[in-house]
Amino acid sequence: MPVDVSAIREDFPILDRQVNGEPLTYLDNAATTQTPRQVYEVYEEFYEGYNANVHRGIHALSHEASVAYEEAHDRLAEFVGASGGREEMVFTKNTTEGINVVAYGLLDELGPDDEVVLTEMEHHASLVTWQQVAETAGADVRYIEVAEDGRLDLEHAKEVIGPETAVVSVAHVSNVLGTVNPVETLAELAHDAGAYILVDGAQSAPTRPVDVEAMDADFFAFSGHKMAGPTGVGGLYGKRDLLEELAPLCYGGEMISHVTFDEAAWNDLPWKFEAGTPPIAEGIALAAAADYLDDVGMDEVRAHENELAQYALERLDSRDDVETYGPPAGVERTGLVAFNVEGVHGHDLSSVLNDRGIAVRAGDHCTQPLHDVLDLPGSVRASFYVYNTKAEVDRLLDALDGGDAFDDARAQVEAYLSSDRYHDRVYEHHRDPKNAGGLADPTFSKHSEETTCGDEGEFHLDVSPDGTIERVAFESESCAVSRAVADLLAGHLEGQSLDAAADLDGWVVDALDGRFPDLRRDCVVGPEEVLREAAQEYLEREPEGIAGDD
Ligand code: 7TS
Repeated sequence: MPVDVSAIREDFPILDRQVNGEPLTYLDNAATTQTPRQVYEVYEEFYEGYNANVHRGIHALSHEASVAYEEAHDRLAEFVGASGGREEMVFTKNTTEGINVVAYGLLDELGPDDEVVLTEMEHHASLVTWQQVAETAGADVRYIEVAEDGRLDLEHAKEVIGPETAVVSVAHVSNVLGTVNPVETLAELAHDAGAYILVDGAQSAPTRPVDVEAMDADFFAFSGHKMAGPTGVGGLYGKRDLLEELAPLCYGGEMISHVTFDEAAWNDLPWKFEAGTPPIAEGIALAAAADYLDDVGMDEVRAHENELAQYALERLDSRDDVETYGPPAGVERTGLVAFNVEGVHGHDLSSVLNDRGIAVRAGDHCTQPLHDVLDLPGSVRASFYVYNTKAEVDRLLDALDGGDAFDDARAQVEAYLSSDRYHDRVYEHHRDPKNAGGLADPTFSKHSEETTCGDEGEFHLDVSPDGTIERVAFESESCAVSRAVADLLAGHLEGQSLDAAADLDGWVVDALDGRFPDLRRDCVVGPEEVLREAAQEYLEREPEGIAGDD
């Protein structure tokens, strides 16, 4: 049975909201999904009816809260196919914390002869955590390559996973490519090599039926806020015997069974991993989210996701000015498509889309190394959930054209920058930049990377021996707003002292009379921060090189 989208939308009042006078089209679900009233009403019931701490008081409220919280663990275990109930389901803050619990829990088992195997499509939550743990343990990190078609290169996986492998940690579903990875096969490879497998289920638990036992995952981490649940809570499944052995990450109350002045013993599963007061209302609400999704039917959610993604892919691929990433049309994927429109930076495009009430994400989506493999500074991502419709995909595609008034997305960005929301100087410097391009032999330069949007840029400065800035230029793949500001700032600093650059503090905001949309503040203030730091670093590094101050 297809998903009854109109009935579902009734459960999400937020979807009736307007943004900039347009109906909200929420296509940022891979970041966070919306929450149905069946889930957030749990908060009211909890705080109105039985708010208390868990496991502590012999009083009615605490008992009721404890029972509901414990049962929520059973419910989530069941949701991901774990037959062991609450003992195999730890509540965490989110997927990131779940990965950290496993990685740091295994730290003592890792050493210089070990390898941790990841994929090139890992989210920073996994990639950075394992890098840190591997570095501490002296272990190596290796990466399974992503093939041209956006799928994992399984032949490469077979080469990389071997006797040295101690842990394989893989995203079940990529948050950029939409690829669904063959975790069953990877689990087999890992286990044949005597390694553990941790599956990052941040994008799979919300979008498809998950059976941790069928896939033979040792650990499986996911987040509530991506599966129609609340923020502040996530789940970590672990095989019971492995959780028994795993060292806890966080220590304190609740996670102990016995304490003396000299030592402590750990509590039963899963409480051993839940130090301090846990996310009680959140955990109970997460169980309500699992109920909600099971009522819709996870097979139906999966089919709906794929259908919308295929439709979006087909429409985007039919345009000459759009490049999409991930598996080709026809290959099952989760409900998301990352893309770029030729000549338009993702930030500028998402501002234009926001004007039309459309929410997408632009940047590197916390997968900087994957974007390096794709040779892209960033991408725009539209991601769908159970309440999205093909009509909303059409709205996104229509918005790329901009209706009768515009030729294409680029024309819309021009109109956006020249609108009265911005000071005229932004459009002037965008249209006619005087300082774009590098300097052949600068006195010094400063490279910057903005991880949230995936931008990269470099300022070049020529400075005379007395510390006067003679010329500033920049090379950048940043958005149009940021480049225009960089150009404005470069012009302003010519003839000034390096000290003036090192003291920059709000000059750009003043020069623009504060006229820019607040949601582009980072793009406006970013270049100034980079130049200030560049000047400060140079002055620290070369105090002797500057003959005089002004
Ligand atoms: N792993 C994957 C595959 C993810 O997509 C995300 C979040 C995480 C881990 C981390 O989840 P958290 O709940 O701990 O933050 N991904 C995204 C995203 O694509 N856009 O915003 C968050």
